[in-house]
Amino acid sequence: MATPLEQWVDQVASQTQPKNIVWCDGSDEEYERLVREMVDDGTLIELNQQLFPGCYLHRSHPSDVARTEHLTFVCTEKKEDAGPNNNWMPPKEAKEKVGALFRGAMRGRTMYVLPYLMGPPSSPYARVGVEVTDSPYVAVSMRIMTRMGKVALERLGSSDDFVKGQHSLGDLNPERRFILHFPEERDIWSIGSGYGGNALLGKKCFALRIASYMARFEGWLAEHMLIVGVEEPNGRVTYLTGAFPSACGKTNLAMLVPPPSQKGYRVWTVGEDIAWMHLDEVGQLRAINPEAGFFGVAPGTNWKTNPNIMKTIQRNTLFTNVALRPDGTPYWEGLDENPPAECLDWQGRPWTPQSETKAAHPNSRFTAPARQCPSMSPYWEAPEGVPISAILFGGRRASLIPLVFEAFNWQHGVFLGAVLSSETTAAQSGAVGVVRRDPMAMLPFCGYNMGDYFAHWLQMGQRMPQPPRIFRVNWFRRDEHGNFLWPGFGENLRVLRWVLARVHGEAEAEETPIGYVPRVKDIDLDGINVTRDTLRKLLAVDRLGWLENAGAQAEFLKQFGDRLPRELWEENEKLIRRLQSSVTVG
Ligand code: OXD
Ligand code: MN
Repeated sequence: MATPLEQWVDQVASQTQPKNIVWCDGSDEEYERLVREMVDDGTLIELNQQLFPGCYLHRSHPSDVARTEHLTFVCTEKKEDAGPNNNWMPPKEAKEKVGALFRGAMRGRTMYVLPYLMGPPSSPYARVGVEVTDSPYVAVSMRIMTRMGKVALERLGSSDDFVKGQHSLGDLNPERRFILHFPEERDIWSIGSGYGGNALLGKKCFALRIASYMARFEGWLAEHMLIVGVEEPNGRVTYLTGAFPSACGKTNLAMLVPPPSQKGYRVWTVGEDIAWMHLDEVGQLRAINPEAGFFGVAPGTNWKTNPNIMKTIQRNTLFTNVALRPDGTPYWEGLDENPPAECLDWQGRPWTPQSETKAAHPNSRFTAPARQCPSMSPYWEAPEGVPISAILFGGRRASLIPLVFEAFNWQHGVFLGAVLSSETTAAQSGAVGVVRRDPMAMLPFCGYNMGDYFAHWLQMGQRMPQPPRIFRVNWFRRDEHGNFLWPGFGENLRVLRWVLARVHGEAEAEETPIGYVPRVKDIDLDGINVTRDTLRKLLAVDRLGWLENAGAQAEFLKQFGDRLPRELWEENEKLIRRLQSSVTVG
C-alpha cells in the first residue's frame, strides 16, 4: 500500500513526466555526486579549491535573480483570508492555470524528491516538508539550508503530515513564473524560477508563508526574525529575536562582534532569518531556528563588517551570481577596498573597474551551512528552543524614530511591530528613501490576512504570564548633512545592553508619549566617537513629527478594515492623545 508521500510523488510525476525520479537521502556521497554532475554540465563552476574548498559558483538566468513578489500568490478559498497584503487567486483557477504549465514540464529531466525537516531533528517543534524539483541546484541548496533526506523520512513515517512543494524550472520565462501557496491544503507550487526565495521551498514559502498560517491555528508564531543570545561579563545569556526588513543589517546583528571596548560581552547566533516560537508548559516563549544554513546577500559582506559570516563562507559554500577573479576566487562589491584589475562579472563577461556595470549582481548570494559559523550558539539546535526575553523591531529611518525605545506593554509592542517602517534602499527597485510600512518585516511573507495576524499576536500575549519586552530600534539616523549619527555594527551592542538591563529590571527610562526612552546617561558612550549631544538627538522625541507619523500610521492601518483588531486602532488613538497633551504649541 503506497504511503501518502508515495501517492503524491506519483501524482506529480504523472503530471510533469520526468525521465526518471531520484529520491534524495541527504548523504555526503549524494551531495558530491550531484555537485560533480553539475560541474560537468556547466551548472556549477568550481572555485579555487585550495582557497575555497568545497565552494562553487552558479550563474542564474539573468532574468531570474530575486524573489518576484508580484508573481507570488496566496490562494485561499476566500479572498479576504489572504488579505490586502497578498496577491490572491482562487485555488481552482490557480491550479488550472499553473497546472497547465506543470504538465510535461519535467520531460527529459530528472525529478528529485527532497524530504526535509524544518527545525532541529530532535525538536518537537520541527516539521516535515517534501519538495519535488527538476533542479539539481535546488537539491544541493536544500541540503545546505535544511535537514534533508533520511532524517525527514524517518520522522514522517507513513503519515500524511507534511507540507508538499512542487517545483519546476519550467522554461524560466518570467511570463510563465508563479509561486503559489495553498495554505488551507499546506501545498506550494512554484514554476519558472530557480532563485532561492522562489525555489528553495522550505524557506520563505514553507517556514514563513505556510507556517505562519499553521501557527495561527496551532497557537504559535512563525516570524521573519533573527535569534541571538547576548552574553554579559557575568556569564548571563539573554535571548532576543529581531524583525528587520531587508537591508537593515539583520545578518550583521545576528553575528555581532563586540568592539574591544565592550570586554566580556559575546553575541551567540541562533538564527539569522526565521524564528519559530512556541509557548512551553509554563508559558515562556521559546524560539527555534527552523533552518540549517544561511542564504545571504554577498555585496557589502566583508571582514570588517561581519568576520563571522566571512569565516563561514570560506568552504562548502555555493555562490550565486558573484563575480569570478582570475585566481578562481569569488568577488563582490564591498568585499575589499580595491576591486580586482579584471574579473568575470556575474554573467561571465569580462569586467574591469572601468566597466559601468557591477561585477556581482546586487542580490548575489551565498548558501552556507550554519554550523560553520564561529558565533553559533551551543544551543542553536536545542530541541526545546531558547527562551526569548525581548523582541526587537527595527527599520531604516533617517529621522524621527529614536535609536531605541521600549513599548509600554505587549499590546503596545504589537502595535509598534504592526506599523514598522523602513526607507527603501538601492536593494529594492523603485525610488530610494521612501518610507514603506512592513509590519513585523512580514509583509511579503505573511500567508494570510495581516489583520488576523495582528489579532493572533495579541492573543499570544494573553497566554504568556511574562511576555517578552518589545523594543523599536533604529541604527540609521542621519544629521542634516546626511551623515549617520550612530556608528552601528558592533557598537549596537551598547543599545542591546540597555535592552538587557530593562529586561532584568536594572535600568531606568523616561516615560514619553511614544514609549520608554533611555536617558542619555543610560547608554554607555565610553570608547566611541559619539557625544552626549549627538546621543540626545538620537533619543529625542519630536512630538510634532510623531503626530504627523501617527496620521500616516492610521492611513496604513485602515486598509485592514474590520479585520484590524480594535486594540491596535486604539493604540494609535492613545498615542495621538498622549502626544497632544504633551505638545505645547505657540
Ligand atoms: C531573504 C529575504 O532572502 O528576506 O532572506 O529576502
Ligand atoms: Mn529574509
